[in-house]
Amino acid sequence: MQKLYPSFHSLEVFMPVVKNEPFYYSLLEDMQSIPFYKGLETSVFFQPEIRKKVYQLVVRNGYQLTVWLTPSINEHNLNLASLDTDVRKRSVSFARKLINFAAEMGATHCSVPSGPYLGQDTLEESKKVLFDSYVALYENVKQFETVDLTLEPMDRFASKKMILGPIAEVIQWFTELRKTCSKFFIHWDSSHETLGNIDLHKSLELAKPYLAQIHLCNCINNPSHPCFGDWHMDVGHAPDWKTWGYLNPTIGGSLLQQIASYEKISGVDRTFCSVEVRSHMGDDLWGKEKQVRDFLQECFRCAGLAFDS
Ligand SMILES: [Mn+2]
Repeated sequence: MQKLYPSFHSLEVFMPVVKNEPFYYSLLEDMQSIPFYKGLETSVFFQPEIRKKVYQLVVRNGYQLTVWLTPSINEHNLNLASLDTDVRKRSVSFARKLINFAAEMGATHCSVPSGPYLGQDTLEESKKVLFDSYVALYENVKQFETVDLTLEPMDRFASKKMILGPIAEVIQWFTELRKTCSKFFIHWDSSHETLGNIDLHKSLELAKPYLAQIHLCNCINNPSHPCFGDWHMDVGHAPDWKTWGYLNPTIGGSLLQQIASYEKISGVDRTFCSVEVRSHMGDDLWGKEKQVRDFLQECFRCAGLAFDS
């Protein structure tokens, strides 16, 4: 058995304002007054004085911080799995810089992307160069005692279409990688697994040896539906929690219960879960925060797990 901790995925909930770093940071300051969250997920902050403030906020509150490198890498059109050696070199060097920034912010997990799936012909070669990229990033991470890397397996064929998709294949590949990079963990996402058409409990069981963190994320897995795909859609509200998607607190709770039944794995101090919902320009951002918090608390209740309200 292990204890599970709630994390706040601020990058998704505050998405419309994250480019305005002082404003984004001011929201994180406000978030401290909510006792529920023990972890925080952000993007990389590029302004050095704000990185310092984030570090202080993380230490002051005892948060575990996850920094998502993915948006910054994508914005620069970089790809750690690129078959173009020059692009791949620039991608690794940029990602190293991001890891240094994340370490300054007090990150525990630096979450790194894989790369776009370009077809079966190049798959093996792409996986091979991605392996080399990760090993190079790991060399950088090793200098920071408290920092590690995480990988979120995505779907390969439905929506995000990334190289590292089908969980069984990812875990097999990851097991090889772990022989060189022991501080590298899996961040599991229920939406990508749903879109990968695998039973969620079976998928978690495959990820179990390396599992550090999860996203509960809603989606519609019906290709003929206009909202099909991984859109980080809203979750439901009490009392019925119904949406067009598959996720509800009973399902979320059963996943949390399964993870709580696992023993702690070596190298992971605390296992975190968050609800991944994206805000759009014009949304009520604190309303969205309340939505993810209510939903996650209901999942904890369904699982029979304790939390601070
Ligand atoms: Mn996710």
